[in-house]
Amino acid sequence: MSEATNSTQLDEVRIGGIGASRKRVEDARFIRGRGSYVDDITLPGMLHMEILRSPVAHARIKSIDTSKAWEIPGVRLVLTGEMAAQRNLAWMPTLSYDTQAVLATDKVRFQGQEVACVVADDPYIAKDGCEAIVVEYEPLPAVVNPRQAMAEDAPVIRDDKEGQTDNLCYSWEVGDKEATDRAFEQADVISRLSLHYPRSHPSPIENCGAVASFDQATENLTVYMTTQAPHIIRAAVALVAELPEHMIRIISPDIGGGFGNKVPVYPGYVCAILCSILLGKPVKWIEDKSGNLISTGFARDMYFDGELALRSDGRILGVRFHADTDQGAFFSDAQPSKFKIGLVHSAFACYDVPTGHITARGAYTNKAPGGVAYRCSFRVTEAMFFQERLMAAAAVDVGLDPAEFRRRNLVRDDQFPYRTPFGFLTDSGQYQKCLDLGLEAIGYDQFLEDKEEAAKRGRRLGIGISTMTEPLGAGNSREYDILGIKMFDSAELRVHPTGKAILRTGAKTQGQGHETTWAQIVAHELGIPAADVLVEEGDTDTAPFGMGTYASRSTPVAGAAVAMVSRKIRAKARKLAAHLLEVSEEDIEWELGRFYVRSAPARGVSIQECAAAAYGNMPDGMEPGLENNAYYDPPNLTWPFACYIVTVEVDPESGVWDVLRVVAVDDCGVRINPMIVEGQIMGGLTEAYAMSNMQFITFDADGNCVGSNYMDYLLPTAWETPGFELHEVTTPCPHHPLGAKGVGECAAVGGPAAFVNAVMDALSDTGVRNIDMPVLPDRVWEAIATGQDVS
Ligand code: PCD
Repeated sequence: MSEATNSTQLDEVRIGGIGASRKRVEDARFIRGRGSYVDDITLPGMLHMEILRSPVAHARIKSIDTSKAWEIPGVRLVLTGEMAAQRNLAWMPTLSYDTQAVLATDKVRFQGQEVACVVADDPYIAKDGCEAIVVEYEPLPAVVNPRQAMAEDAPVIRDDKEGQTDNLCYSWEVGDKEATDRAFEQADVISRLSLHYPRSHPSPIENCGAVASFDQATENLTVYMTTQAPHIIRAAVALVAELPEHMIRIISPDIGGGFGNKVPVYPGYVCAILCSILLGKPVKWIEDKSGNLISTGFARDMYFDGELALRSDGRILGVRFHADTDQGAFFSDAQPSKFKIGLVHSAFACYDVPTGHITARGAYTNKAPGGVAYRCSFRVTEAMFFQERLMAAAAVDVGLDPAEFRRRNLVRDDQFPYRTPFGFLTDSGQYQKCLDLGLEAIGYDQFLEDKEEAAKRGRRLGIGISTMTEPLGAGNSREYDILGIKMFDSAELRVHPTGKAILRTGAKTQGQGHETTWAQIVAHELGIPAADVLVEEGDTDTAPFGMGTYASRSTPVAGAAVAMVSRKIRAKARKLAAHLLEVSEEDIEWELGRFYVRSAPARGVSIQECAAAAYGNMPDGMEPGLENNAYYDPPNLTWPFACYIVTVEVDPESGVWDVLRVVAVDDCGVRINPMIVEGQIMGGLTEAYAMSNMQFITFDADGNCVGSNYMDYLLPTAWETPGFELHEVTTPCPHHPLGAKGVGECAAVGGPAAFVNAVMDALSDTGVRNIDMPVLPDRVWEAIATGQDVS
């Protein structure tokens, strides 16, 4: 490496460029309690809204009597579905081409559904108002899982939909059935597994909320709201409320965690908007924790039955599976239009599988809407969990060590670009290297010996592996759209005369650290110190149009747009440099932060001097200013790879299992901020651990939600969360301008199977193949006692 390159690299870390573990700039306000969340917004004359929710899961509404609520002093408006219907707003379209009740008119279809709302001078009066509303329900039988929903005699939940005679929401299929059937005919061993990925809730610490402000004089609508995708919301509000899009301003201020929960359009937002329009006053709605847990987008809830066709040497010949998914009462989570069941077909993408076939069905049930991409690029979490649980079971069936079984099937480095049996193109990775690094880090062989020794003394140790590649960064616009809007993203960069800058993107950070990392990309591309770049997201009046932040798409798409807009700025700065240095553009060279004359390297100008010239000394005929924007349509998804290995000890007396060690090897390409990436991985592993070990939110036979509070639905604290040992491999993404791949979700996607596989390994002598998550002690105990699977 030349000296010049060396010194440039040193400079880059110093100015906070790519590779610098720069401290998160947003934390300066977050940790001092100076963030500005929706609930911090107060507007003059603002009123407060509360929602009355259905206590039952399925019932016909016989009557709603609001008279007592109107009598309470301080109540300004009591809104029912019937009143909303007069404005054509009792129902709204969803992001997945379904409809959803804003306020129930005919029936309630899940416990917690919005039935009416009250606007009052303060939230307490509004709550009293809700309690004074009398609703008469005629209970109907509740349907609480997809198999029950598909039964012949099941009551039809969506009788509001014309032509809907059953509870089928959609069915979907992909792959080559004939070729797959042939593979199974030729198999030496067929390995089968059925399991349920239970319902879970993203449960951000901050609940959903909005402050809607409709100005009756100007007819402008401003909505401060908790949304991960402000521009999509603006378009949706324009459609739903029939308001002109340019008169709507959506502002998503600081967000206390999104995790996919803040992508859908919820009735509460629409009610707050409608109430503000009706009253001509700002209306604030802040959901409480139970309201969030009971009514907003749930995730997972998918039943899998699948099998692998194997050769006796462990090579996979084919895979097929069926998934039944519980969508709840309304199909309202966002999935790319083309893929009703998200990217479930990314399953097995990291393995060299010649052929496969997937069928899937979505069912309506009397549960809150489900299927939200909770730390999940459109249902890949379910896919990867089933993949890695089936891989673990198959290793046992074919009599191979699970690491060796994976090694024999992982796509090799020389196979890229690799076309998966379900049509994806994976383009880069060093899968074997990651696996080997993980095995070495955990001390695999030694652990196997220790396990055997421990078994002699009645102790149960187990080790679980999970390897996966995940599609992150939708879209490309050819294949990915939501509501017909293509999935690209954008960035706008304005460099001011003094060389300081403001950057805006179409993404929306919820804690991920975009304010820190986007500035690092500008620093890398332009040599402007990251500290000189202000990053702003979330205001549709100022940010360029983008699809928002979820599916770990921001770095792959918006991050790429930041690089591209910086390069446009650099191209113009080069012309300014040529003018300042009085040479032709062709004679100019670039190094970080500086243009210089090729034949006289000492003669140069800084990027800041170019910025000044853009406003004060541009060449004749050049447009003044140093601002630009870029829209980025990625050629492909990015495909990070991860290998997670967990060791556990199970107490046979109680079924309690303790995590001994967790080793994670992540390859997300070039890391913009290594510290933030590590934080993302640790956060994801924590959620994976919680999901596998303790989190339980379920429904009884009547559709009552059990666990819609933090006493029952457990969030792991530092006390129970195990330590994580992180390792890294870097295979740059071949098409991303910086070589980066997404990473935010990886550990939550690949992690759960590693924990469950470890527990199952500790039980390997019992013949038990599966315990459904959460793998609670009583389930483990039961499995050991009976030798049977526990679901
Ligand atoms: N990075 C770097 N490098 C690389 C990658 C990445 O540095 N290579 C970084 C960035 O920049 C940022 C982060 O890291 O900052 C992340 O990224 P990404 O991967 O791109 O992603 P985003 O898009 O940004 O984000 C999203 C994610 C998701 S999806 C989720 S769920 C979660 C995660 O993110 N969420 C959250 N994480 C987190 N964190 C926090 N704090 N918070 C939150 O909320 Mo979904 O679909 O929505 O379900």
